[in-house]
Amino acid sequence: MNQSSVPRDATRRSPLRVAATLIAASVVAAGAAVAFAADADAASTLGASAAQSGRYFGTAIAAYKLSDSVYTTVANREFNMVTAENEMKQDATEPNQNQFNFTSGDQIATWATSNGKRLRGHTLAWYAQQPGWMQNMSGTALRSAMVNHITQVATHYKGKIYAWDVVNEAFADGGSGARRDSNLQRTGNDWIEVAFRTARAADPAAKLCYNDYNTDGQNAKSNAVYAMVQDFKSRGVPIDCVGFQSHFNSNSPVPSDYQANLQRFANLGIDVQITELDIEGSGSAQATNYSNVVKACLAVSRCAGITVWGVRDTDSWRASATPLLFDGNGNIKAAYTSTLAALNGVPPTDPPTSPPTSGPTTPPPTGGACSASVTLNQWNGGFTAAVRVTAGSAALNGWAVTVTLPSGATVTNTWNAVAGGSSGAVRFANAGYNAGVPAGGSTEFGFQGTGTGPSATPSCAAS
Ligand code: 9MR
Repeated sequence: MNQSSVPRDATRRSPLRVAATLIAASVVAAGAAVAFAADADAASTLGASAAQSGRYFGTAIAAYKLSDSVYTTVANREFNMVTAENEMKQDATEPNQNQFNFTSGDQIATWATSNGKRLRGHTLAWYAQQPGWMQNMSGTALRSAMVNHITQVATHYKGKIYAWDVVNEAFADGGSGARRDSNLQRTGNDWIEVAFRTARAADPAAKLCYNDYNTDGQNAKSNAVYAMVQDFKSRGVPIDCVGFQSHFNSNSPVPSDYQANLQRFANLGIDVQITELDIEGSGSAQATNYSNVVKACLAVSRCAGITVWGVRDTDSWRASATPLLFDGNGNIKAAYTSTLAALNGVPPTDPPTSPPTSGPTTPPPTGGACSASVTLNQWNGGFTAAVRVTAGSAALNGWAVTVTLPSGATVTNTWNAVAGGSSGAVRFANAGYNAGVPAGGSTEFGFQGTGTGPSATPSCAAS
């Protein structure tokens, strides 16, 4: 594990900053618009600054670029979430039917976990980038092949994936609000829910997302996705998040109702994620667009994080449009500076939480100030642990959870809490922004480690 990759100030918070945050939070709670002064304790990387409010800042990574040291230096320094740009797609992972190839997907997964980053999986079922054998299939044979593909791939990456784009781009463009025609769609309208149920069965701890483009503002396409999510929630089809790709250019600018659209989806009881952000342009116009996107996410408490679709302009799928945050030499652009400022300028909000709609449940507190429960993702040599802190019959104004790690285990990265150590009995204290938990309410923090994760129930105390 590369300790230097862990955002050095992701959880550090000066008393001044806590005080400023509390004042700012109460002003926001009162509904006033406020401008925030530059923060002397601002975090200095995208990942660390996003982590201040429990969010992530990620990038798409291409496996073949991991030998480029400029690329890996920038990616490792700035980002704490990774999406495989092409390496976990259907054509890459199942080139021949029932013969799976995880070589380049694993390269990215290993790079991410060994550098303390979380991983978004992209994507299990899509009309495009299908291997030839799948393109030629239809009907029940294709449906079975899809289920097998999802099961095999999600099982292979089980425990390593924060969120899967289970289904990608299943709705048509334009005003019809219809499903996109494809061989998958022609297997029956229920293919999307079958895909989600299959993914949940294979990896119950991963958040399951629907991901699309041109759904960033309210329009016929996003309305259709919204109706699908509403329907899934009402029928218990497992869905935890919607990804908004956010590929913007002059023909497809950042919509004026971007934040409102994110919020209406969040109000359905799911997380929203900005999954493939890139914005064509340069200079201050591009910088302003980027900061507006960041501000929209920060204003929506269930906007879990932002991923840009590549590191440098030259890494972009549309390089000539210079749509990213670093130039071809890895130098920061004005868009980087405005993005970082936006991430640092807004006070932390409660971190988004979206427990899987099936899987481990939180036991009700049995007296005492609080209780804590752990959901563990263990893989060979490492783990992530999500810890839910639940208040008892009185509200908490601060809390501390002590987790006992087996010998040999080491905490390498923590989010939404401050770790007091890295091995043995580790005390995790609340961050500045999640100290308060209402009576009977809960909040979540997490940590990543090497070795074997904790098995005993942690203790929780008010502080
Ligand atoms: O960035 C990806 C590019 O390298 C591939 O050639 C392309 C092939 O379809 O896919 C690109 O990524 C797409 C993503 O998987 C889904 N949303 C649109 C992205 C840009 O085309």
